[in-house]
Amino acid sequence: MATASSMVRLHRGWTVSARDTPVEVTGVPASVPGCVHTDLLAAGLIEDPYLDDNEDRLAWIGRTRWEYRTGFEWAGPGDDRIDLVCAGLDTVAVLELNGVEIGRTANMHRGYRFDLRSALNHGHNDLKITFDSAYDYTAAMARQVGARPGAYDEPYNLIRKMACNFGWDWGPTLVTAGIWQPIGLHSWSTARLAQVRPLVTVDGATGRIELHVEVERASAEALTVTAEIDGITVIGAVPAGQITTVLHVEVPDVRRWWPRGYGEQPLYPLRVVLATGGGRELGRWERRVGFRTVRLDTAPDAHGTPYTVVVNDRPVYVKGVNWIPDDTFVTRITRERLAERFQQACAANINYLRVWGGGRYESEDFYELADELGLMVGQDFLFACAAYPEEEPFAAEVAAEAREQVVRLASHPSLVTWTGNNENIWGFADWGWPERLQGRSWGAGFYHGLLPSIVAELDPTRPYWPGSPWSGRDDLHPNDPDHGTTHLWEVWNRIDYTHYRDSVPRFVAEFGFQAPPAYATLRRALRDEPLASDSPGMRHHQKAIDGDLKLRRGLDAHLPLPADFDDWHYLTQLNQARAISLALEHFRSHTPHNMGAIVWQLNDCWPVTSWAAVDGDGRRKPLWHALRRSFAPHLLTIQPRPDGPALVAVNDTDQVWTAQAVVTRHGLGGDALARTEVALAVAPRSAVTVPLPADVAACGDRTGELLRATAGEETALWFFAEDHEIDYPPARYEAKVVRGGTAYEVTVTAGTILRDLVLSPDRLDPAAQVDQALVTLLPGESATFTVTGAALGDPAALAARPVLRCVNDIART
Ligand code: BMA
Repeated sequence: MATASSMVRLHRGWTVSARDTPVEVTGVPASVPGCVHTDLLAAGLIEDPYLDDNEDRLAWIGRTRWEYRTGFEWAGPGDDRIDLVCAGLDTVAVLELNGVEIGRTANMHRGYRFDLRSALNHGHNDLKITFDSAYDYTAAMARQVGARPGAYDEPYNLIRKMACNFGWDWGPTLVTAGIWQPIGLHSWSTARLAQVRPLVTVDGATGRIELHVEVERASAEALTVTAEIDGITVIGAVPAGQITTVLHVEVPDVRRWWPRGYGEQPLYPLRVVLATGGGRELGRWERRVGFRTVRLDTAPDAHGTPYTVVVNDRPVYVKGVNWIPDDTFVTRITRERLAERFQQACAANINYLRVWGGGRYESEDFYELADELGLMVGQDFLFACAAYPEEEPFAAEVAAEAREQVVRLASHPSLVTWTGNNENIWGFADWGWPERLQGRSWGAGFYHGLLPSIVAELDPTRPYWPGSPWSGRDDLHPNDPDHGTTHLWEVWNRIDYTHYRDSVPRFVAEFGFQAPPAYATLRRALRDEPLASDSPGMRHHQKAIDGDLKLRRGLDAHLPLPADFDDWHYLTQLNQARAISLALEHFRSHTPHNMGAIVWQLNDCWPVTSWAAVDGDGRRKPLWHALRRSFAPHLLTIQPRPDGPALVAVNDTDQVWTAQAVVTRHGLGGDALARTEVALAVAPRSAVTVPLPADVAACGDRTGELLRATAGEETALWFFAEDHEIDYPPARYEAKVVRGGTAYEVTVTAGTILRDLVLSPDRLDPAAQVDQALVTLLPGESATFTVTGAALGDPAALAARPVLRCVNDIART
């Protein structure tokens, strides 16, 4: 008589070995889940790949064949089936049990299950998984299907493996191998739940779940499937010999799931149980679901083609960030780390994460946290910045991977769209690929055929968009800002950030500007002495083409010249924040014509100079503070309009925003030269533009005056000239540092104007954080910075250079 099913994890006793490697690797203890780099690091066999230029000496790891082994005892209950279940293998693997091949894999983005019966011993068993070098595999694929062009000189498009593992313009080339997801033995009889696919929608107050269940059978007997949610039970039959059933569950009076800022995120536990006709349980599946609808409004209008995310029939302004894997070694990314990153996102008023196509289909932890927090997620299918072959084995792998992932993520209300790829349709249009492809496939069939058909078949509750960017029609340029989604990279690559104002895109899915990471992050990662913008470690941790020149070009257009590294570090971080704020406030001032902006990028995967707001050690850059302001529910901003600077108030809440706005033209000394007051009444989810009277808007001395607007808690500033043109007085201020419990309060009272104060307490204690940044004060005004997490010998250092900086303490040349 068969027993109930059981799952035993096989995470213990693993070792890793290789032949002909620069260091001997024989029987080294291995972590599972894990990867070879972190195993070698833990064994002290390699230096930390993230420090200095160690990466350069570790390329051999990705070019080596790795053998993972473990042993286990099997006292075997007499079940019908015993399977090896691998949730993820990285990537090209041969699996052997007791010397017998039980399977092969070549796709990191799939899970696998192998029937072990033909090879399993009662008693001791040897399990071996050999991972081929990813490069050997891609070389073979290049011979088989032909190489394809891409943005980087690495073969990430010839293997179904996380693309950025091969290096990116923010990431190191550290090509991993290993058992990257849980692995275990599943013994079962009669039948098991092979797939549960809940399609969750809501109609009025009635929640609806169309529950598709598929079983795998070891015997033909009749089965039942029971679904339970919110006190409601629905039972369905899987008649003898059949393997699928569909249950329709109606849940009355449900509370809807909303994106954050629009309402709450009620989640309902849904349990699905498979049993025999006699009621013996064979398996169960549990998730929390949320009731909501989602669609994209892309109906052409007088201006082009909008791209508006509509949740529960309400258009939602997307305040987004792009998400990359939070660590090159993804198995180190814990739920706690994701939770911290998501808290940082939420605290910056972000409501949307775009999971970029060069990374991974994100984890259960990721989606569960997003469900709880009301963070909307757009998930790219995993194709990025390259032409991809559609020949076998890729067509079959892509189909299998897409089917698996669409089903896996179907229960999550946070997932609002699937997107076909990152920049590949654009690449084909603009980056000279057709000449190099000479008629070979490049992925179009995936983005326009295979993937949309899989989403439509398996999850018709979610919209699909062929690419990021994509304009909605083949006869339009895929990156047309008037149509669909757009990526803005001319700024950063070629032109100044004020050019963000040249157009009003309907929806910006990427735009960004670089800056170095926090000082403490650099100090941890680099031994450069002294640190300089071009010292060896800094150069190694800058992966973008001409990155330093582009940073410098950005500075030259706006800010005084840095005299030393500390100036450069402060100014480049400030410039990054300014660039992105300028863009975001421009876009938001044009809502609802523009319905979303997704900043490139929230996070980093190692310590690096990049576009990120939160650096590779999890420290917030000044950009993070800028995002919090520019994404705030109430945004007050001064925008250049044809008739001069105008006040714009953007209200991204459900209540009318009423406030008395005051706009004052000041001299740099703080004196008020002209002033106007306006009663603001901004309707929910809208923007109001208020032209300013000429006597306020027109300055007498463009380098000696500024506009400041206030409305309630909100402030906006407008300078008529660039900082490098303005003759700021040398910074003068009084600072008081008071210790209160575990925090320090640093109160700065301005003697002169102080432009964009930034306090960087990590320079004194790597654990320290500050609550605000980018504060501009007029003479006589004060601001209090709260520093937490610091243990300081000399608290007065919090109020002096290089910890406390402003633009007008840069030595003038
Ligand atoms: C876009 C992204 C990424 C890249 C970023 C910065 O191309 O999709 O591939 O890292 O710009 O260059």
